[in-house]
Amino acid sequence: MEPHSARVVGTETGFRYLPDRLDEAAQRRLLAEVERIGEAAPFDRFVMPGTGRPLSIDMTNAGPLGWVSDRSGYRYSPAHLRTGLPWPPIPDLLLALWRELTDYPAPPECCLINLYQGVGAKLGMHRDQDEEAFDAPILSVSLGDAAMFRLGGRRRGDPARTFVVQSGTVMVFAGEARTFYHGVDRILPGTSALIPGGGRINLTLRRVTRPR
Ligand code: MD6
Ligand code: FE
Repeated sequence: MEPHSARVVGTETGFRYLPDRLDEAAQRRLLAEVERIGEAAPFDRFVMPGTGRPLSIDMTNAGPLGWVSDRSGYRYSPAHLRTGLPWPPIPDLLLALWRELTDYPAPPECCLINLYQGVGAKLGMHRDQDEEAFDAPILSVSLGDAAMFRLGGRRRGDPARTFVVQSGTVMVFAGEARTFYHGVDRILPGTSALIPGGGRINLTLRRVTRPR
């Protein structure tokens, strides 16, 4: 399928959509890494700051800093909130992808891992803005069931387009697109056999601090 977004959102915005960027073998290797990370740093169902309402997805991290959320706010933490242990290292395969697809002069510090299971799993429209290094791209890798991804613009009400991201799809949010609103409307169950029992995993690589 020719992604609608590849035409509508041109590369001049800094958005890149790379379906099938990871072949099946690479997807399996990455899934094994995610399973190892999940054993060392168990997935959590974070709550929203303020309301305390739980998200509909589970999250964990790899790298020197991990994105976390609790009643007091969103932030980056050097340690898992419950175990107090540092997050496991970011898999080499992902660091290599970052070097290949971005020209950023420093490595990512956070790999946030989202796990979508069940019909209600989604992620509301948001911008990733808890990082200091706003000039750094965000690189995203999807595994498992396909999802309807929504990409808007700089302002919350800007027109948005919706397209499918599948297992092995890589996206880069660089330049202007780094701050575009986006979200995951829903998962398409039964569209991939990669994850036992079904579900979707998304990994996003972020530079958090400004390189010195
Ligand atoms: C997801 N992705 O696909 C959520 N953020 O599960 C994101 O929120 C995201 O894919 C920034 C850049 C790329 C992304
Ligand atoms: Fe995001």
